[in-house]
Amino acid sequence: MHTRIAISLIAFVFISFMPVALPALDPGRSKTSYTLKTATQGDRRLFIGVGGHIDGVINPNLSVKEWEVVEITLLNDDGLNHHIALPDFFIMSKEVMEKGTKTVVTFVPFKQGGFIYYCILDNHRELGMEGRLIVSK
Ligand SMILES: [Cu+2]
Repeated sequence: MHTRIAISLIAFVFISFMPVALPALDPGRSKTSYTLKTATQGDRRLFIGVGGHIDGVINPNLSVKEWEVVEITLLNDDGLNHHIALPDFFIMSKEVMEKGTKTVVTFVPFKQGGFIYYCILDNHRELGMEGRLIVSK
């Protein structure tokens, strides 16, 4: 009995998330990529944009399209422990612990609006490590 409920639940979750997961697996689909590096400036902990129109921008707004694949690379450039989280899209990256290491998150924004990305390790969000993902039509 419990097994049947568990299987139904797994099937339900799988089917529910398929529209979100499938586009990410399609290599022909257009993709928006951003790179952020981590920075320590005095007491502040920051994300800094790398390349393109966000190059050098502190905690840049990341503009993306709804339903298009988004890839964010986080590069550790200050040697402190960091990650990137986008709770509105159920994204929590691996931690990058050493300078020069990086991690990548890939997801499909399934709703429009402005959403926060941040690092919550060691109080970093309070120290400034927070930016916005802007999802438009
Ligand atoms: Cu951090």
